[in-house]
Amino acid sequence: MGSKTLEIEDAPAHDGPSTAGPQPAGGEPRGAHLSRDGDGCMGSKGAADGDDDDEPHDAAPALMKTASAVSNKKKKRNRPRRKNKASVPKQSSPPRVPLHDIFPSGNYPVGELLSYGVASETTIRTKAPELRYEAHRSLEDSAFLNDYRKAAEVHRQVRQSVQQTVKPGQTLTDIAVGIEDGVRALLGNAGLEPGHSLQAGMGFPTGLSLNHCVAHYTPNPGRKDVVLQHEDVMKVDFGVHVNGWIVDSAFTVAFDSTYDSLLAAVKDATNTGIETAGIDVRICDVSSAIQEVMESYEVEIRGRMFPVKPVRNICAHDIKQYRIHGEVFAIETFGTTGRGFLRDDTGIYGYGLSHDAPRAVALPLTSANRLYKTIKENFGSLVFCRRYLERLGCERYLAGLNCLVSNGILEPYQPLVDVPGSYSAQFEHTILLRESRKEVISRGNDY
Ligand SMILES: [Co+2]
Repeated sequence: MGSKTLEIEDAPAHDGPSTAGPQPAGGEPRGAHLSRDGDGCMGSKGAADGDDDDEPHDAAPALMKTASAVSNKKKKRNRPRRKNKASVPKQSSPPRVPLHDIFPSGNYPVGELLSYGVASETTIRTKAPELRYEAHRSLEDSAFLNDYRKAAEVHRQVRQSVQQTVKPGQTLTDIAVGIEDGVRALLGNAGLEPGHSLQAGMGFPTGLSLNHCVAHYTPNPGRKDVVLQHEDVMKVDFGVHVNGWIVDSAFTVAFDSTYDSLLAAVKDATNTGIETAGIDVRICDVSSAIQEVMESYEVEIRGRMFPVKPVRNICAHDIKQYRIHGEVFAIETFGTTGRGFLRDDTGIYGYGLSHDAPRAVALPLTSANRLYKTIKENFGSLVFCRRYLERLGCERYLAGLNCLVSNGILEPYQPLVDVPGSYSAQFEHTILLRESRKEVISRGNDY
């Protein structure tokens, strides 16, 4: 998802210099991320050497029996084997088993830990110790990390199910609803009562963008549904949040091997971005590394060669939360066989509270006032879509929705497209710039 950040009402404005990256400048397409041409830094505060005491402690020392120890035991009695492992359920297909049943210890897997490059460590060591502490205290909080890793594990399990089951002939609505039902089931939170989906749920509308549509397409109720075709290239972008911290991660699906090198280019570029990212690393340096990798690929589509171009103005964005200001980034790259410049398409992706949205509204249209209350209670400043309203039981809400948009209270988001006939791919991970290492929290063995 784009740069829309989560700020729930009553949250203090993001006032500190905790991220010094350039803010999205005017004139960029909606949903654009930190400018790839910017020269800001990914994190303004230094990091310190820290102990890595956050790893799960559930792994009790395994009772390792050597062969000789076993052979010394009585062999005569054939005791029935204890089925210890049977008590921990495996994930179902489609995924519906809550994660707390699969991880009874309550400790969730750690993401991929990467060291910072030498250059950034040199910078880091010049910072005052108290600054280092202030900057990273929150990201080293074990309860916070565990919650965030839970969201990441939900993302992995749901997306791997999509990768195994998605096929041509399915409708985008079925795919989107399947993802969303899976996320909510694994979180153990249907999100149907006021406030519940603010605790944990979808981070934004599930993006299922096909071909020249690069980002921000989601199926809307009442619209002609789109059927996935064998030759489609589909970007699957969804977010899972726990307490407002969003794991934002995306991948691309293609059934036709024609697009293999397009997907490989973008995956390689995203991994390069992840490797390059660090505290005090300039955004423009990350961007140029991404661009260099992406442009080293080309793709042959029906006998014609196309260079893979990076999509401008989208590569990294920070994820903010209402309670803790940390240094959490989504690193995403988009590659395209088109121009590499996006424009807003017709149609609608979702809606989010505008920056200065009031606590309550008193508009002439009573349905708008009622809808506003529903939005505040269920989404806060999370971006939502029409399907999310309908599952809450909202009816005849379009007039109210349009009224909130025309009064500047809600901001609409539109699909972002490159030129028709082009193909685009996306890979995205959420990374935490922690004290001593960066954690690629959404990393899986798929991507
Ligand atoms: Co995303």
